[in-house]
Amino acid sequence: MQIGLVGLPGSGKTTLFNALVRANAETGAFTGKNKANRGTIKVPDQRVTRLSSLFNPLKTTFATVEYLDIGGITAGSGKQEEQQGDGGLNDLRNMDVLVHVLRGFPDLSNTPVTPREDFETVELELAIADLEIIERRLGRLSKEARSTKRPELVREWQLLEQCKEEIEGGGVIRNLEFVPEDEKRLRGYRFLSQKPVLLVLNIPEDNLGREVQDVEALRDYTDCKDVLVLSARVEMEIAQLDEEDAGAFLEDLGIGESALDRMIIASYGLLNLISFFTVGEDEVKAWTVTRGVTAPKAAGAIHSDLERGFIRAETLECQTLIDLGGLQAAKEQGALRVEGKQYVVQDGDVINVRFSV
Ligand SMILES: Nc1nc2c(ncn2[C@@H]2O[C@H](COP(=O)(O)OP(=O)(O)OP(=O)(O)O)[C@@H](O)[C@H]2O)c(=O)[nH]1
Ligand SMILES: [Mg+2]
Repeated sequence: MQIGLVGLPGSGKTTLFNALVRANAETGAFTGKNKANRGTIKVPDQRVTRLSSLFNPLKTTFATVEYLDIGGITAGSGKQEEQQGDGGLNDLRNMDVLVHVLRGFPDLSNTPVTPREDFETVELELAIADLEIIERRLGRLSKEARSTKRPELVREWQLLEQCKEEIEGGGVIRNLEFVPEDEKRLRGYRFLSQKPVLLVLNIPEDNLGREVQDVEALRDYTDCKDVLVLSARVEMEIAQLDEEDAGAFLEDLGIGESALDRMIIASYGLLNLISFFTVGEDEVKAWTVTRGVTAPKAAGAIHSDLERGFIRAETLECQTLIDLGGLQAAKEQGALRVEGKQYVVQDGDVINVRFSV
């Protein structure tokens, strides 16, 4: 999974990035321009750790998340020529989720805290970046669609017109709903204003553990269900501690989990993702798939041969496997189920795919 951090200059993106990937990138408003920061982390998952102690495999592979921290977005960032280059908006196109960081702390020049307005500014630039792409494509597409009348082109033309209208009316593409075939037609454009957004309100450290009144209003106003409240600066400090000290520190501050954990859980939720596991003496590995996929599709995440030649899946819940102490015991107790092509994979399943190609 790839997650991109967006926000105004000085909202705390790089500070949060440092906390998330335990990095030490330079912070300070406007330092992010022309320089993107990238970092990959393992998705902490107790289930993988426990399965690994059970099987003692040669290799243990956690799911990973890649974070991208670009420059602050300001009026004009969405323009075609501004999108290019390191730290520009174009870097965001491959992201699965955007984490939108909003400044909730008083900055050095005491600029008032205005998360709603800041949200609007950034959303507008993301939409403008999309509009630039739409307009360039529409020029040629409308001619081609008119002259050839090919239904595929005509449909694409209509869809782009619909997106354009939404943006020109002050909206974002995320507001539009498409049937799956149309969704597919637009996928290649990787529109920024269509990506799921997780809001982070970066509050002053003194306010941690207290109720933040603006959150509900912000949630309503932005139409983003997921709002995480944290202090990026404190998170960065926590990330520099070892695990034991970090736990005690979190408790003192009245924060349950670190930002890293909360962000990953929220991102998985936003994208409707679940994990399943493969186990053995060679490797214990976590796989990430969309909720609702069938066993053959999940097998395809491992290797396309496994989907093509799928026969059946032997499966059980990972906690059952851990409780019973191993696959042999699970088999003897009749806990290992055999599932066919229609089986919908559940979060936490341990799966062994039988296939033939
Ligand atoms: N008090 C306080 N200051 C913070 C917090 N988070 C960030 N800052 C400060 O705000 C300034 C900007 O933080 P950065 O993380 O560099 O901001 P940014 O969003 O990456 O900025 P650009 O890269 O320019 O877009 C730095 O001086 C940070 O120390 C916070 O939670 N509390
Ligand atoms: Mg930065």
